[in-house]
Amino acid sequence: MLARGDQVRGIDNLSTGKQENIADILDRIDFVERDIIDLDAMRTACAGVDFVLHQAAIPSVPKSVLDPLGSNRANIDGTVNVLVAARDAKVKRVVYAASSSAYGDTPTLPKHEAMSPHPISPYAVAKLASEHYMVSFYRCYGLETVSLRYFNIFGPRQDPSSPYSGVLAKFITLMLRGEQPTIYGDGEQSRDFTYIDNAVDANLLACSAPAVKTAGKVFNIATGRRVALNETFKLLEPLTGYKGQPQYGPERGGDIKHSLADISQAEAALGYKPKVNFEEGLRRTVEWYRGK
Ligand code: UD2
Repeated sequence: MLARGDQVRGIDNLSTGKQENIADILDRIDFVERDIIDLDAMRTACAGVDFVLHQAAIPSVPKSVLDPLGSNRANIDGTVNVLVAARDAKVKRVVYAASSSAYGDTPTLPKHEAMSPHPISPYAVAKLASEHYMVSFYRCYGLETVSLRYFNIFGPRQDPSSPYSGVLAKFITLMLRGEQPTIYGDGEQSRDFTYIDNAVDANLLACSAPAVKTAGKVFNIATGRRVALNETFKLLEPLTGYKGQPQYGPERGGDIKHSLADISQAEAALGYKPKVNFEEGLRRTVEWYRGK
């Protein structure tokens, strides 16, 4: 956004992110450390703003299973705060980071937006509830909203250090250190892992695509290909130089077996096409963690 000349304001409570991630642009953006739970802070944040890209969440299935109230506060109440503040500040459009977890364990693959959602974990329920709030604020108040259902986003700067971190950030950092990763279940579960640049692209397209095609709508953002965890481990062996085997542990509660997106709606309405495929994304991500 800076590269194309936009003025940028960033709000983050730094619960999973780090200020050092934006150190090289900090003097060119207006960054404020606040929580989306704070409505007054959201009102200040939305003043004079054209577009809100709402990415803030507590993003973990197992964490939400342990703490459904915390997930509900951050992932639903926080979203409603952002929407109320954006509506009152007359923001042009709000783009929201929804989640593929909304589909749940429905056997149909690929998942498409017309399917009924069947969320399993409290996290998935909260992410889906916020999608409905997005639609509601468009229909009730005319605030243009677009929900992007992200499918397992990964890439540089993702925090690998928590037990709730995304699997690729964990596996890459462990394997680079020569430490053994743990696969929960048989490793045949699969994901439509999506490199971060594709999600960034989708956000920018969601701001500029015509309202008639996008407002009040939900779009899958993914690559349209799924890879099993066992296969992912194999792809990471040569990239990280890890020589051992993975360890297998019990299946994780609330987990989903297979996830794969139909991305034709995003292509038709937003002009979205994944620019970076899984292997190239893995390569770039491993390079980044290696350089840390
Ligand atoms: C869900 C959403 C994703 C995003 C994310 C946010 C689905 C299909 N995807 O991701 O879009 O919203 O939540 O957190 O619901 N695993 C291991 N070992 C580990 C860590 C994880 O085997 O050390 C497994 C885990 O059991 C799962 C897979 O790896 O089968 C992916 O786990 P994850 O936590 O990276 O992401 P997931 O699919 O819950």
